[in-house]
Amino acid sequence: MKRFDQPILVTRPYLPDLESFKKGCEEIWANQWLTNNGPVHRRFHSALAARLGVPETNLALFSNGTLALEIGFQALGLAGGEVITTPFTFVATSHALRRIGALPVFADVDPETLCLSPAAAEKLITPRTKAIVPVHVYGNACDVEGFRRLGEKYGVKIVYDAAHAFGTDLHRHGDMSMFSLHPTKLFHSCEGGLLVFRDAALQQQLFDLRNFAIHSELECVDVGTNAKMNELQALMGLECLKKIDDLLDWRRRVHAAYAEAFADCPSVTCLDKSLNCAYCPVLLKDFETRERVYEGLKACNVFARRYFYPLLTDFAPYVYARGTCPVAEDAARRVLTLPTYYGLAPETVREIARCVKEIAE
Ligand code: T4K
Repeated sequence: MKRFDQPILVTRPYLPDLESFKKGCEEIWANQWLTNNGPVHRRFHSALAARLGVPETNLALFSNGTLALEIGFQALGLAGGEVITTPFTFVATSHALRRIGALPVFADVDPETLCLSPAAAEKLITPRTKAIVPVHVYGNACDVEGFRRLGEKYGVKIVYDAAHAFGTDLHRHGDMSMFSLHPTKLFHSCEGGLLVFRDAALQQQLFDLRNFAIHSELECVDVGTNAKMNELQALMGLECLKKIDDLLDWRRRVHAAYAEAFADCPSVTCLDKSLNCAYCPVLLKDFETRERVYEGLKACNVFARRYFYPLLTDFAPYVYARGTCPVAEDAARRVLTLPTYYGLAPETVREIARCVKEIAE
């Protein structure tokens, strides 16, 4: 017997006011300019700089977060080196490293935040290490001070995968941060990626690399790719940005409703470190309970997700590191991310929590 008439998915994208979006489309139609750094793209770029409080010279937009990471890694010269990173993430983090010819070396995570542990990372630093790539998983802050010290002590780059972290101030740390603007994120541009970086001198190189590394009509300066954001993506981003504070507020309320519902339930641990409430992860007692809750919720018409299971080191390209990160392995086997999105009603959240408790206990 389904508890919900309609399927409740782990997330739903915010969709802006259609009339306002259509107005933006009219401008694009009139311009006949669809991609390649068009006027809407330039406006989105400026609006993001203002929102993030960084100069316009210190950010760059891309067609998606994965290509943003690849190009960022390429521009920082990480090819051919070892890069210490976390296995408790989406595959894109490591894929981007491998695709530019860097070798991911996996270190374990902190049990409180599930973000890469600086102490674990430090043990794996060798003369071949070129960078550390921690992930602010779920919008939880990494130990940014710890990584700053490692960066200075060993002369390695610190590049944050901040795919989940829009709406926080975490882009103020490290050499570079990447926000994903995919529709499963709290703020999106249909597809999109954003790099924020400390050294403004990188910007031209990043712009070149996302446009085949064509620097001018007569110069192609490197092996670039096509990672340009188009005008419709930029328009979607601009429209969603108008609503960003409400989107963040709503997620905070959903997060608080889950926390309250699970407060009296020792068998469900709410992970409550997120700065932007991008996800609502809980830890169950053990693997069997997690699987039971995951399947049991589906029977109720609730489609939670096991982000991030399997662990990256159980996937074919990364099995060389299987078994090296016990804290991350344990979390991957017990974690479940519950539905959260703009518009999810508090009473629905309470009912989902009731289902979880009934199945878990
Ligand atoms: N680094 C990290 C740490 C990341 O988490 C990600 C992406 C990246 C890097 C790379 O950034 P991008 O290149 O994606 O910008 C999703 C997303 O595809 C992926 O962006 C995201 N992380 C990852 C955590 O989740 P799936 O395979 O779970 O997506 P899917 O299609 O199953 O969608 C999840 C739920 O969202 C479904 O229940 C349906 C709902 N949904 C989805 C879409 C796309 C909608 O309601 N509407 C939609 O348009 O990977």
